[in-house]
Amino acid sequence: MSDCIFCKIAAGEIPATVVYEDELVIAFDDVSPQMPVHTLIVPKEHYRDIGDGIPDALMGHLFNTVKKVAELKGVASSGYRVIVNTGDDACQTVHHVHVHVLGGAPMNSGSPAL
Ligand code: DGP
Repeated sequence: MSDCIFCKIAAGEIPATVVYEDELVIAFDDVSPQMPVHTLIVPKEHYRDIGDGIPDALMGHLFNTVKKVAELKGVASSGYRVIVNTGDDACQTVHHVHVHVLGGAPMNSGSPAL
């Protein structure tokens, strides 16, 4: 989508700190990190949210990328939180589905639930 910020990042049209990339997904650090580690994983193809008919294979790939990102960011063994905001009540602000991977410090009930 021409006006989608994450499509533009996936296309390399605007800069981001890329953590991982393959033919289907790209992972990059959140511009406004809520934890020491805060990385977003997005499919390169545009889907509005997790309920937008994402094919099973892509959905599986998207979530299997979480482990890769956790390893690359050094939080795989210490633990991390995975969040997918969906729609207005969940305060989804970028309408291109994305998986938040948060970690790098102990969390409690007051930690970001984004
Ligand atoms: P959500 O509320 O789940 O839609 O989160 C969207 C996240 O996207 C938010 O944590 C900030 C991040 N974000 C928004 N614009 C940009 C951008 O241009 N670059 C990067 N790296 N992150 C962005």
